[in-house]
Amino acid sequence: MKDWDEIAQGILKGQKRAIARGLTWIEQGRNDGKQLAQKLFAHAGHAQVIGITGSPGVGKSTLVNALTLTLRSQGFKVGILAVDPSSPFTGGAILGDRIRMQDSVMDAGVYMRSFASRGHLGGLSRATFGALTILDAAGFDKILIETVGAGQSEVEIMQLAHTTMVVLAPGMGDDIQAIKAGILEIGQVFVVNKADRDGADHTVRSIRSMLALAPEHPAWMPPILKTVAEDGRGMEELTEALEHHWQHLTDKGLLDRFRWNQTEHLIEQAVADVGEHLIRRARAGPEWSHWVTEVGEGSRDAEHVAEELWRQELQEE
Ligand SMILES: Nc1nc2c(ncn2[C@@H]2O[C@H](COP(=O)(O)OP(=O)(O)OP(=O)(O)O)[C@@H](O)[C@H]2O)c(=O)[nH]1
Ligand SMILES: [Mg+2]
Repeated sequence: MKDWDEIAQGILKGQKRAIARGLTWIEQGRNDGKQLAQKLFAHAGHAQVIGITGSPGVGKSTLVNALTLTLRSQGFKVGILAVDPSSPFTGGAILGDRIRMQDSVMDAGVYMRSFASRGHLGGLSRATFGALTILDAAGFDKILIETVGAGQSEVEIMQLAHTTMVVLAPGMGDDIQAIKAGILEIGQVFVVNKADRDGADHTVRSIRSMLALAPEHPAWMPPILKTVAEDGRGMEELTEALEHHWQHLTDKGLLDRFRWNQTEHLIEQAVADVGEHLIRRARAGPEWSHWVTEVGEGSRDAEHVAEELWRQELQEE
């Protein structure tokens, strides 16, 4: 039996050790990790993936913790990924998150993991996609991904979520313009956390007016909720809003479309892997320098090289 096959069986049974192994493989960009994710994809598609994004310090981790406790009390199994593209995965910030999330970690129906990728461009969203597949196949009903909502890779990660929550805090009201428009556009649920502080209603109003400027919100009008993550206020309403959006996706057939798109994406990745493999082998081969010379001189088409590589690959099988 292949290594990843054994791990896959463990993951399907929800064994935490197997889940941890699989996630590490994926994080390291290993081939077994890719194969694992591809194998498990057919077993995934049950979980609601909830993205949580927002500026540093608005209370995302505290919110994830409080939300997890409420979801657990409703009987859901919860998987959590804290994605941090900037710091290595033993970074202090993540350690802090881990400690704050301890309430949740103690519970058997919860799996929490901080996640980073040393991978190349686009590597993080691919790794995150793989990690989500693993947690989904492992039987978690709700998967929460926390990321700091700044750059392009975070927006990409949020696109892997069924429901994206944008978290803000009072005092940012006047800065809302500064929030990337892209972030506002990807939000399906808006949360004004730290509602125990002055200015929460002002922030709610600012978000509302920003949303009103958006071209159009055809079928789904994002709700704006106030929470106090520190003491759990607003969590029932928040879980209701998340459930409501999940229902909306189901009713409108959008969930099926989401799954279809992800499946296409999986195939695209596999095709890209084949291309990468071919080019890696070609570069190491004896004909490479001739081909480069010939293509440069115009005596051979680049396309012909591609065909030749593919032909050689087939012959070897
Ligand atoms: N007053 C108040 N403070 C809160 C609330 N929620 C979180 N905090 C505090 O805000 C600070 C930041 O909380 P985190 O949960 O770490 O915020 P974060 O968004 O995860 O931060 P990064 O991961 O660093 O981006 C902590 O000191 C929390 O205790 C709240 O509802 N009210
Ligand atoms: Mg955090």
